[in-house]
Amino acid sequence: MDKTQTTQNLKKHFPQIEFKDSPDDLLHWGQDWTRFYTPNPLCIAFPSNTQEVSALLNYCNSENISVVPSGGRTGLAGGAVAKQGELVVSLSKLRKLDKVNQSASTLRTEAGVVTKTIQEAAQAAGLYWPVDLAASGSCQIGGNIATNAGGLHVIRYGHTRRWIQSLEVVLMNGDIIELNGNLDKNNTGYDFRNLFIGSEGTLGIVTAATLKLCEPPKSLHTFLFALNSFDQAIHILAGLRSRGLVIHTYEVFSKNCIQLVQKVTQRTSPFAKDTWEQFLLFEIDTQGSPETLQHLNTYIEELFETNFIEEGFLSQSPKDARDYWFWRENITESLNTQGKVYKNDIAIPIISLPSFMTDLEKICSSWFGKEQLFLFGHIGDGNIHINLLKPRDMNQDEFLKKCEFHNDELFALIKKYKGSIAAEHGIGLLKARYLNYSKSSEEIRLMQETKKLFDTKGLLNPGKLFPSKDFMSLSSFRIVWKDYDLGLAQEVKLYPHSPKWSLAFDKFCELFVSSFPDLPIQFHHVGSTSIGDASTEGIRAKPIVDILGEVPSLDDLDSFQKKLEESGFIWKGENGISGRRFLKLKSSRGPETFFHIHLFQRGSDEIHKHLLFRDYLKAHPLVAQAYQNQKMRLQSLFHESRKRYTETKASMIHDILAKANFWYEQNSI
Ligand code: FAD
Ligand code: 2HG
Ligand code: ZN
Repeated sequence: MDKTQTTQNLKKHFPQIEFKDSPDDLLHWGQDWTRFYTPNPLCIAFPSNTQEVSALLNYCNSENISVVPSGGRTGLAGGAVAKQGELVVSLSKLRKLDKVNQSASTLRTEAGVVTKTIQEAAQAAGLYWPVDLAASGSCQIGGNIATNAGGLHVIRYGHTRRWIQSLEVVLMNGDIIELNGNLDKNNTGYDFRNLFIGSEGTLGIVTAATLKLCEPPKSLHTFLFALNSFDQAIHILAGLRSRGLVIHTYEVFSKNCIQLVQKVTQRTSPFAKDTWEQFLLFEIDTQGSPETLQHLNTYIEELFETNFIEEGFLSQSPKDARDYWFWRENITESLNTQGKVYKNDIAIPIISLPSFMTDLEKICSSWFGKEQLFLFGHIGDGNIHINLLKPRDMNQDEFLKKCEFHNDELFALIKKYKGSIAAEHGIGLLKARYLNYSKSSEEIRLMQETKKLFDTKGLLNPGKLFPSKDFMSLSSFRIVWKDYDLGLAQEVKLYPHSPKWSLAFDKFCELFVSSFPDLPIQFHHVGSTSIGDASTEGIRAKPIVDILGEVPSLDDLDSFQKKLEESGFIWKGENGISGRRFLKLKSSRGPETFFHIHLFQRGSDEIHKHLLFRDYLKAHPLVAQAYQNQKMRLQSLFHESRKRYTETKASMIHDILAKANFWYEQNSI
């Protein structure tokens, strides 16, 4: 059935519900703040109450219509994007807000109430809603619950999750369930409430919630300091914590950020010097205690007297505090005025932050140049927002491809530090294909099983959180890998980015790293075209795993290879291609599994080219097909002349890469 007909049927079936389907409306309601996707919803429905949401979902379930729940669409991960003809269900008409229940300190609200309204209602009752974010004026409480929003006060109050007493949720089949009710204590097995919080609209639609409120902060003191280095912020954090002070917010932003806000807003920076590298904004609640205030002042004086801090401000009034916040709160909006921005929202254990930041700046400053990189975040929570601004002369597709290409390097680093690839914005569409960097394959499997339980047909927010089925089927090479060597799997179907492939790859890396702990090698996650392919480059009917790795220097290549050979791990090493080694793993049982380990000097053009090529192959069936066809030609050359083989292959790759831009346009996912 075509889109118009389906929309007509919906309108006819639900005359009491408002629908919008003008081209402008589709564009407006089909996207969130990510702005990388082309919106293409079926139409937008505006139910006015829970019963209407329930009836809509029940109808969509029986008619196989996919649904995207939609709040304030301020999401930064593409969770509310509708790009495949889904029905957008906007919760914005569910705006009923009860009076604060003083004895329970709770507030019952419908999902479409704007966060700021919740904050104001709590304040009017002398209480406090502790979730606050720069988008509070536009995002909705339902969206905050669905994303388990973090924000500026996580260091003190935690995420949204902590403040949800109960939830009303509508499932895809139309069932309405209330989870937990008004209970503070309810120890009766599984707590489904927590499953829905942070599920990004993939399990059900939140229609109402009871929120727990708390005491407002009593006496907030706001500080804005200039720093020479990021480490100073961590040092002060330790100083505040060791003194038992109550930290309300703890934010750091880099020089680029303040310069950008200055440029966009035309406001003059309050700092005399313009050479500071970082800025620290934090708030302490002395809770009305003169002793605590004295304690705080002593520490701050010490920081200045010892010249640990040379330039900084202490708020004397609420206006001062607002002035300091101006520089932090305007970063995202200012970036937005400058063009497309690719965001990574990551978390690292605080203990590892200083060394992570050093590594991070080393790798990502070179991606598009230092001036395109904007680092800021809730450092007290170990949460860094990595914003990459598109260079003016680069087109959007190329920029997105490059960012995704660099993600592998970034996420490998995050994994090394045992961090998370999504700290507070969620996974959505933007990070769905990377879920396996932060969740084990077992967890992903359980998550998928859980989704099936609540949404049997997979109609609710498809493509979000998990890589979509389309993405899987786009990879033209389905890898069947019989693993003989490492005992990792019997026979598994591996797709690029599939959890199983990632598991096998991770095990492989672990094995290497534990066998050779001193070798500074960084492996890249590679789905090779030559795995298990009987016609592959002269080696017949053997499973082959191609792995690309980087080492800091060419000397390391030699020592790495030598050690592997000495250990008996390697059957044969081949040299001769500059900056690169080609190693084959010896098998311990059964026929050999060939692990081709291509090692490159870190940051070399060569590895960049290979990884780029790999990404094209993964994303674009036409490119993969062309490569496959050409490879037949190559096979015969392999034995005839190694030189001609190498030259032909190089020019072939060059050729395909040149065409790939065109193919990418035609088949962008
Ligand atoms: P949407 O963007 O509409 O939706 C987000 C996700 O939730 C989607 O998957 C959607 O399908 C789902 N959803 C929405 N409503 C419902 C519902 N009722 N039931 C089920 N699923 C639903 N985030 C932070 O965590 N911390 C920050 O500090 C922060 N600051 C921001 C600052 C700015 C300037 C901007 C633009 C965004 C910021 N965000 C921040 C991101 C965003 O505001 C949050 O993720 C917010 O919680 C999204 O709420 P929303 O109503 O806009 O949801
Ligand atoms: C913030 O902390 C938001 O201001 C937005 O989470 C972060 O723009 C970003 O990357
Ligand atoms: Zn944030």
